[in-house]
Amino acid sequence: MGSRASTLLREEELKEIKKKTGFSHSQITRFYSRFTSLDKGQNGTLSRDNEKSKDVNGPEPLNSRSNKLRFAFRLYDLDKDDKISRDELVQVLRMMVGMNISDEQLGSLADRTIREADQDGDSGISFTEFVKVLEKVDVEQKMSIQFLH
Ligand SMILES: [Ca+2]
Ligand SMILES: [Ca+2]
Repeated sequence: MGSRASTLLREEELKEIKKKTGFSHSQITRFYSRFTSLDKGQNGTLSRDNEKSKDVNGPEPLNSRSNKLRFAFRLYDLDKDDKISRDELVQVLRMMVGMNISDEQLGSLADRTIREADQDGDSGISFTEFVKVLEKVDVEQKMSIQFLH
């Protein structure tokens, strides 16, 4: 699956995503494989049809910052309800860190992340909240991801 992902994701895009998210190369390609396997239309976007794409001013360049953020958000939002739940966060963190961390540690990390990001108190992370997390606590976020390695 790695080879398929690397042909679809250009090197500079990888670098950009790495910079933005703090993920490693292999984590991103793993996610990207998942992303592309979900992309049934084969057009590089996840179900633009059943998502509210009308609220952005027309199509954006594929490598725009907001598209990257949207891409990263979708990696977490497994059921695509535009909100990252605690369960989803746990699942994604589990995928990222493998077996090197206990369920308890994973759970408390997810709790902490949601507590830090959740601004409207619905116990989930919306895209807006997600963007703010990456913007405001970018360094801290990266550190907490690094810490898990
Ligand atoms: Ca969700
Ligand atoms: Ca929220």
